[in-house]
Amino acid sequence: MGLGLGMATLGGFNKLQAADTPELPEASKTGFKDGAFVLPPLPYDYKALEPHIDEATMRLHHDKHHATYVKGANEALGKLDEIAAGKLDPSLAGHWMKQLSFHGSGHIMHVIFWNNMSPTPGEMSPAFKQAVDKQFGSVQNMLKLFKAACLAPEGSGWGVLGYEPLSGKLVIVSFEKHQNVGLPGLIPLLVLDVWEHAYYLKYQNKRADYVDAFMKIINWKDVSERYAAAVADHR
Ligand code: MN3
Repeated sequence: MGLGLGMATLGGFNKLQAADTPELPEASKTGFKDGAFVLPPLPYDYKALEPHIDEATMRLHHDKHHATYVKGANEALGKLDEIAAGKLDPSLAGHWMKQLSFHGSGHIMHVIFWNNMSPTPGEMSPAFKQAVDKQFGSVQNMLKLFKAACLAPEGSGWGVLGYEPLSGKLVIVSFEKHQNVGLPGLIPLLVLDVWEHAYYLKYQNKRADYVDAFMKIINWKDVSERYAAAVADHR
């Protein structure tokens, strides 16, 4: 399910680009190139988010963990192409589909995550702020629920604020691992990686402190642009 929603999101951004309506989040254009998933560079220096997120964590997280998902997603896509072409035993399909779901979702979530943060956060657009106020009562309420979503996964997962296209509502859910989403079709706008690899070097077991630190470096401009693109794409 995770991959399905991610692919739809990327496809939607491409369509918007062609229509020349809202400006695309830059990173969404850089996670896939020439027929393959690629590791996009961080949109800032490895140490730009200090002291909230340390350089060593960013280097490991981006260069090693995210790179592994890119490699795994491409490998799985390749194997499924081979199965479709009759070159590989179809009984292996289930295994490679699971691999694609896990690694592909991991890649898509990290592309959004890097761009959801900035050393210079910027402000919410009036349209996004209005949607938040309407749905949650206030930005503060929304962040409180988002924090709860980040603390909820007992193991590896994500806190996610997303746009639900059927209802046109903003919703907050937790993802388990990368790919087990709360709502099919949900378009992630703001995501926080709460796998231990995302915070353990600096915060050890204090996930709540890491979530509080993240709140100080949210790139609201990026989140607002994702919201505008999601709404425009599902009008
Ligand atoms: Mn991660």
